[in-house]
Order: sequence, then C-alpha cells, then structure tokens
Amino acid sequence: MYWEKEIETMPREELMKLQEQRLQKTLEQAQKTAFYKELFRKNHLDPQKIKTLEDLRNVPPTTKEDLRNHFPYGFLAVPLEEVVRLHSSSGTTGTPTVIYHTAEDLEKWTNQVARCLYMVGVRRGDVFQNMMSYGLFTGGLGMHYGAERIGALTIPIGPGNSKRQIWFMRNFKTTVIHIIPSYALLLASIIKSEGLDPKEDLYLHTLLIGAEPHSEETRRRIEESFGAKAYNSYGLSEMNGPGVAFECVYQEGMHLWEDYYYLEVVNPETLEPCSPGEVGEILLTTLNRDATPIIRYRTRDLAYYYEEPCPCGRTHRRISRIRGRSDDMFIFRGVNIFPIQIEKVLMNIPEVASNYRIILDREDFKDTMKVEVEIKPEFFFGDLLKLERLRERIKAELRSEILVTPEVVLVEPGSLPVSEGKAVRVIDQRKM
Ligand code: ADP
Ligand code: K
Ligand code: ZN
Repeated sequence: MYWEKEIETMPREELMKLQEQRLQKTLEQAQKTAFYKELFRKNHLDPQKIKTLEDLRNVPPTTKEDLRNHFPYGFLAVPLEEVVRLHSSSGTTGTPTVIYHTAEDLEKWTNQVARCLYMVGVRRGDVFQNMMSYGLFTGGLGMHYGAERIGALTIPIGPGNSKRQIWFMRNFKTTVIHIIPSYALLLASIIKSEGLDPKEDLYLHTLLIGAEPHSEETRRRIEESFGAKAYNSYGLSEMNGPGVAFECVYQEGMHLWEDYYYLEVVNPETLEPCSPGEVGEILLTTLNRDATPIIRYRTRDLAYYYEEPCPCGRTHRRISRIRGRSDDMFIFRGVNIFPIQIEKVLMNIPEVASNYRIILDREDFKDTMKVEVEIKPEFFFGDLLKLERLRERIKAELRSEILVTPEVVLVEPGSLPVSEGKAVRVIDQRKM
C-alpha cells in the first residue's frame, strides 16, 4: 500500500522535526547562491539563526521574477560540474526560469514520483503510457522515471496524435495513462468516433491527470467515460515538477510530501497564514534538493489545506484542488501563458493598434484560443491579401512565443470594448 511506509505515515511531530533538520540543509545551500546571499545580507538575516519553521517567516518570499532576474546561475548552489540536468518553466521564451538538478536531486525526485504512483496502485506489470510533453516540460521525464522506478513498462509517447495513442493503448494493453484533463475528454470522444468503447475496448484502470486546473465534475466525467479511476496530480517545475502533491485512493485532497517541501498557505495580499479550509496562496520551500534551493516560493496557486488526518494513514497534509491563481496566468492545453507575453508580441508589430482580447473556449471537448487584434486604420482598410499575410504573421509570432497556435482575428480599430478600469484581456468561457 505504501512505497515508503515509515516516511509516509510518520507521526506529525517527527515529520516536523525532520522538516526543521532539512531546513538547515536548505539554508546552508541557499547561502551558496548569489541570490540568497544577497537577500540575507539586504534583510539583515543571519541564516544560522533561522532554526525553526516559525523563524522562516522572516525570510521574504521568492518570486518567479526573482528566478528570471537572476538567470542563469543566481540560484545555483553547487559547482556546475555537479549538475546533470536542467528543466525550465513551460510556455515562456525570453528569460526562462531554470531549475538545476544534481544526480542525487534527480534520484530523490524519481523516488517522490514513484511514491505518488504507487499510492494510486501503479505496479510492476502495469503498462504506463505517458501522454505529457517530454523535453523541458517536467511532466514527461519527471513522471517517466518514477514509473520506471516502480517497474512499470513505460511508453514515452508524448502528447497528441490521438489515433496513434489509441493504437498504442490497444496493442500494448496500456493500463495507466498520464494526460492533461482537457485532453482526456477529447481523447474519449475520439475513441468513440473510431467506433470503440473506451470502457470496453481498452485495458485502462488508472488515469493520472494534472498540469491544469479542473473541477470535480470534470474528473467524474473522465472516470465515467473511461470506466477507470482518475487521480489529480499537482506540481510545478520550480519545485521539480510532478510529484509535489498527489491524490490518494480516497480522492479527497492531494497529499503534499512534507519531507520534500515545507508548505505554507497564506493570504496573497498580506502573506498572513491562512487557517485550514481557508483558500490562500501556496508557498513552498524545498527541503530535499541541493542544486537549486528555493525558499518560500510564491507559486501563485490558490488552494486550502486540510487539517484532519486522511483515512489512508498518510500523515502528510492534503491540499485542495487548485482554485485559481493570484496572478493573471492562464493555462491552455497544459501550457502556462501570461497575457503579457501575447501583448509583447502584438505591440512589436507596427500594424497593430493598442487594443486586443484573448477568448478561451471549449468546443467539442477541444480548448480553443482566439486572439482578437485591432489593426490601425491605415492598414485595416487596405489590401485584403496584405491583411491575410499580416494575420498569418501574427499567428506565427504568437506561436513562437507561447508555443501553441491561437486563432487570430483582425478587427476594425475601435471595435473592441474598452474598460474604464483595468483592461479585461482574457475572457475564459471554458467550463472547468
Ligand atoms: P508543468 O511543466 O508540469 O506543467 P509548469 O511549471 O509549467 O509545470 O506549470 C505549473 C503550474 O501548472 C502550476 O503552478 C499550476 O498553476 C498548474 N498546475 C499543475 N498541476 C495542476 C493541477 N493538478 N491542478 C491545477 N493546476 C495545476
Ligand atoms: K502547467
Ligand atoms: Zn490519503
């Protein structure tokens, strides 16, 4: 039932002692980084005096901006020769955020993911088809190594190409898939359109779904369409990737592995701690990673934590589904996108006027993104062929920035609504 019984069911008092011990190691590593050395100095903090988890609250939180601003090595705590891999946050070009791993870091991450998979019943003998992107995205390689560690036959197929996915699932008798929830529903509908029944003609017992927010209703629909269990998987590349928090078979909240991270849930405005059940922003401190220590990372993800112990016997606290974000990032087909990325592309195109709008929707289980762009009058009322070329150019430039291709619609200047307050740039009509 447990991958590591002792640690998974460790009494909370001991677990917190372990956290405080590991915090010392994290602080030690942090002092070796340019970023934290400077942060401690500026804030007159002596890391040697930070002994308890309480004390940690005196350290200012770290943001994605900090990671960007100190690219490429500002957060690196080990000699470069010890680094064996890097991952970088999805969906952003320009200055990315980079996370470095030593061989031992990767080993620990692999174990962390194996623990999650084992918890929901993945075993040696399972056939695991990983439909997440490989490469810089962490959902591919991160989950891959965890599944191999358990001894499952692991198929690194990556995302997309539904017919091929279905062919693999049928021929290799796939029992477990890792998939983005919005794609799971689309895949089920494609399976049906091939004249197959996802419940009868496949061998699936488990889906691991993550990388984007989804509701309990969506999960139930996925489970019903496949006749299999679907478990929520939460992670972010700054905190390794998948494996940060994962549902157990009770499907009520996700266990956040507290031997790997120190969890805080805080009010995003005041940074005051929230009580159990109160939605706030998740702050995470790495407790089990050498190359890139991060202290009090502002994930911008909103959720609450549970106080009650879980019937599964694991003592690591549970967090709720992600309820939203404390910034304006949205996730499209698993890819994180900031409206500012789209704005930057558009504003660099001379023909584009100042107003634009991003409309997200879902049609036939497919997420769609439409970018409406106002064009300056001298270009809008001109040659149709030129306009079409402009549209294609905008599309291509957006694609290279955000890694997905939106539909682009050029509109007459002054035709998009203007708001008096903060511009509403993103209209999300997808039902979660
Ligand atoms: P990945 O490459 O694994 O998608 P990223 O770092 O690109 O990781 O994205 C992490 C972000 O994705 C999280 O901060 C969160 O907003 C979102 N996310 C990941 N998993 C989930 C989940 N299960 N539910 C809701 N949002 C999620
Ligand atoms: K994501
Ligand atoms: Zn549990």
